[in-house]
Amino acid sequence: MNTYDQLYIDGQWVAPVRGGTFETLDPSSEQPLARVAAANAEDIDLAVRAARRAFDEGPWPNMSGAARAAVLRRIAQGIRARQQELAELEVRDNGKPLPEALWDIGDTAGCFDFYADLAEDLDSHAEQPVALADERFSSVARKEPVGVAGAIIPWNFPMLMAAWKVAPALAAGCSMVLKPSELTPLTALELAGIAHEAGLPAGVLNLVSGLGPDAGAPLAEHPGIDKLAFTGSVPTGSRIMQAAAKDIKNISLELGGKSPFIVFADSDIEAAVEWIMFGIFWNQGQVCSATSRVLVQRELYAPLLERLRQEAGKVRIGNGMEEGVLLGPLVSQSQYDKVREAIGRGREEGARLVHGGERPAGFAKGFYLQPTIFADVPEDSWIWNEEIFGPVVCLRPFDDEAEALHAANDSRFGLAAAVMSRDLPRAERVARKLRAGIVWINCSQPTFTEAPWGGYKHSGIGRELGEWGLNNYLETKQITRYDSEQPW
Ligand code: TXE
Repeated sequence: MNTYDQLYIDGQWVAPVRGGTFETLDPSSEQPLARVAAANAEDIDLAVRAARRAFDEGPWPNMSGAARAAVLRRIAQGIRARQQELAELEVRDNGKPLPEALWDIGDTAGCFDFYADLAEDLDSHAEQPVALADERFSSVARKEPVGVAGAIIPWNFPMLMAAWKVAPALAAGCSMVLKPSELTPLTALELAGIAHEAGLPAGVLNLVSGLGPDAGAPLAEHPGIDKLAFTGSVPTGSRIMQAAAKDIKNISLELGGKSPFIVFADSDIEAAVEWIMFGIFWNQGQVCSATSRVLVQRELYAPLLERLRQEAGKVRIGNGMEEGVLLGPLVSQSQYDKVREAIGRGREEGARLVHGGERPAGFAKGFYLQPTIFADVPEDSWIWNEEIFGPVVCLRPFDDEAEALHAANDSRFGLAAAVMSRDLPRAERVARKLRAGIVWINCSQPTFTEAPWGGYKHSGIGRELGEWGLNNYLETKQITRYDSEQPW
């Protein structure tokens, strides 16, 4: 078993103050994969103090954007140089198929390059004149780093979620304390090593692995943090928001979803099946924007369901390291239990099980589940309304546009949504009426580092990625000067 038994604090690898560790498992074998350092409140305090010093006294926030960009680009290079090895580590820690992990690690490097460009842009765009009606004054609006950021991330895209927070924070000139999920901490720990080798000054990035209540909660509550960024479940997000309220911390939250996909009858059935399959089964359906609620216009409902059933039957399940595997194990026993419970609930609630619902044959160990399709799902059922976060898709028929829109928007979530139709004006119209932060037309899930990402309603607060992601880590300061010779 490998050891990752140290935390990265103030530019050094150190044992946790109380020496604690925990195990992370390989979800395909349920065997321990690594022993990992478990931070508690004392370690969090050391990490926040280091980040505070790096921000208040260090060179990082005062360096030019171009100088910070050079470090970010070296981090991107360091990730790319080890892409295969990091992807394999991600597969063993998370369970996802290797091609998806390679994709994640490539995107992780791309995210650092993208924010390197934006850091450089800050050199010329950080200050903008503000036109005032009173000509005796002149004013500029200036963007400055928000300070020390705390980030708490989940286990579904371990290294990529780290990049979505670390890259814009560092580009902005912030320092950061990052806590990865206890289920998948390994690639984030590797990221700290890569940042160190890239010459990131001590204390700018601190990596504290640990459990939610022991390490995450003290980080959320620490008064030395200026900004909190969280991705994860709604209940934990709500707890973090309450902790942030105490010190009026700046906050951004990316929480769950129950994303609808409206398929009109004029759609290409094969394309619709392909996007649904990808939307709900990639990453074992453990995706906040997963295509989990599918609304199909009645004429197309039965044939689409049949094609979906056929395709789901062809999905190769197995260890993510095996070639051709499309569906790996779920991340953990508790996630497996949660999804199985949801499937049981769906059966009790009267949804029609069209495919799957069971543990696949031939797997003695590992958190494997069949791709699962429920049809005719009652609109007031738990499985239609709540996030399952597994390879389970729910379908319902609809008759007209108004009904589809009403059903799609009738959710406490609002992260993503999709619409498919050959009638582009209709697709564009529906897209504008969907209450979600991300809307796809004639596709579902493609995610771009340049475009804003985040949710309406219970799906969160704020936007990541693109320039919006950078703004998450920036304050705006007004500097106004009295230019007149006349007394005020
Ligand atoms: O999430 P948690 P879990 C959803 C999905 C999933 C469910 C539960 O539905 O089934 O959440 O997953 C840290 N203070 N999503 O239990 O608890 C924790 O250590 C501070 C959607 O894994 O939200 C981890 O680092 N931090 C989602 C992070 O919060 C705490 C991705 C996320 O864990 C904490 C993951 C506390 N009190 C799950 N308790 C998405 N939006 O993509 C835990 N944490």
